[in-house]
Amino acid sequence: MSLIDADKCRPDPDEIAPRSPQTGARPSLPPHNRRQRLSVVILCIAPIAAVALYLGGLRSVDLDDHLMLEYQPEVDLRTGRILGLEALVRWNHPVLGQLQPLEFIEVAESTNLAGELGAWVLDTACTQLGQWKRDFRELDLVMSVNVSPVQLVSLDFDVYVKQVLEQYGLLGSELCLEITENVVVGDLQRTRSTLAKLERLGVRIAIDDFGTGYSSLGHLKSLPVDTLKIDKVFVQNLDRSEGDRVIIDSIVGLAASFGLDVVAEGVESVGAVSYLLDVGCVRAQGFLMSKPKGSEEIERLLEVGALALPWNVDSNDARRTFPGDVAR
Ligand SMILES: [Ca+2]
Repeated sequence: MSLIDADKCRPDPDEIAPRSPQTGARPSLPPHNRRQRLSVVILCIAPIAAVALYLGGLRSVDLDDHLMLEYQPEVDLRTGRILGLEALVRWNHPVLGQLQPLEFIEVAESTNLAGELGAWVLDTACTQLGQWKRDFRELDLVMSVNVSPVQLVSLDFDVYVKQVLEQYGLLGSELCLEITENVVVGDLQRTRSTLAKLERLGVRIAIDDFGTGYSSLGHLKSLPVDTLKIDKVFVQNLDRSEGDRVIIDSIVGLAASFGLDVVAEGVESVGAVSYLLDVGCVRAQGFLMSKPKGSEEIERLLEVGALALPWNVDSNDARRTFPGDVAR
């Protein structure tokens, strides 16, 4: 996992002036473009030092002052109904602005703050769901929280989860903990023991970013897992990649064989939606339906209960009509 988002470090092609046909040299950038380029360079270098220094200070201050959660809806692709929300942590850095998890999780792990950070995310997400359950009486959704390897192997993690559920009046089945495949492989015995205790609480377990790691069929069979979340790398180009379609077919078939739910991540095109519905994968997350949103925006969605979808599904015969960018 890289600390820095490589896309941010790659100069925007629009910013690069064309070379002179005579000299082969690029004209110097106008001042505002030079500033942009400089800010990109600073952005790429600064996080490593700044995050490391800043994390040291986090121990002594209230994480609430620095961190916030956004929530990305998981929807039923046939109806737009919101089935769940994935809690995603953001760090509001006073100098660097809002940082995404990829930009600081690795540093948090290397400075032993991952457990503290993970506990804050779990606690905050459950507090929020408890609040929304009081505000929206008919609310029926699952809050998904990403769990770090450190948390999963920590002593009494299940006891902590039980306390949090009780404190905020949640059922175990209203919480889904997302773990990565590599965690499963790392310490199978300990993972199996912890997951079994969580299962007894009714908590759901999802394997995150499925397809990129090393889970074997044997692992899946021996663990109390409820859901496979298909990694977005196989979904983003689904409408134009035959290879990705083959992988999706395999994962959906695998999930069906083991009686697991399957969720597609990274849905960004109606072509992907069409293919997922064809193979029976009806649960998905992605920018096409909704990017991660802050609490207030999510509340507006919860008032409606469903997202407006940019395609139509005939629920009687499952025939669908899609905007013109899908060749069918
Ligand atoms: Ca996740």
